[in-house]
Amino acid sequence: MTEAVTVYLGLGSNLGDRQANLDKALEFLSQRLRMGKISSIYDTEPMGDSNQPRFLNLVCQAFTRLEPSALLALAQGIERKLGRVGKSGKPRTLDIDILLYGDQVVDTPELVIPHPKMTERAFVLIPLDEIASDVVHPAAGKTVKELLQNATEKQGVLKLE
Ligand code: PH2
Ligand code: MG
Ligand code: MG
Repeated sequence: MTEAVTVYLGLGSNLGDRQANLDKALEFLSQRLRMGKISSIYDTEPMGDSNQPRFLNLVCQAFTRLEPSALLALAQGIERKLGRVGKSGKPRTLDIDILLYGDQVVDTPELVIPHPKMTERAFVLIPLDEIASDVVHPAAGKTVKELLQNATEKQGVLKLE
């Protein structure tokens, strides 16, 4: 049997009880993946369409033998269980993004890994730096710490106590 791969997932919610949505998502994920480190939760300024409620975001590490496409299906199933209706760019109860899948690069019509926008998103890089600062982004060839140092817009990401 092949070895489990270390993956990093980004979770976000900006509709309903945001904290409860993230908690439930982690619980569903833990039923199918071996969970590792989980970052703090951050209250974040919406990026992209700024005319929507603020998000709660976190990043978690997990270990899995699921292929990327099966991991995506799992993530989408959990989004649906949490009653996701909103499409990307609109408020939603839960968004789960696959940020990193080991050191693999995936580029298919359904799925791109590393997540194409992660290098410019402080709401991803700040929590990721908390739990995976020395992990190398396989396409950029830089560590998370370096990506965060290079990121320009780091405001609007507030750690919850
Ligand atoms: N997700 C988006 C677009 N903008 N902004 C924040 N702060 N957090 C998110 O999770 C987020 C976003 C698309 O998935
Ligand atoms: Mg997203
Ligand atoms: Mg998504």
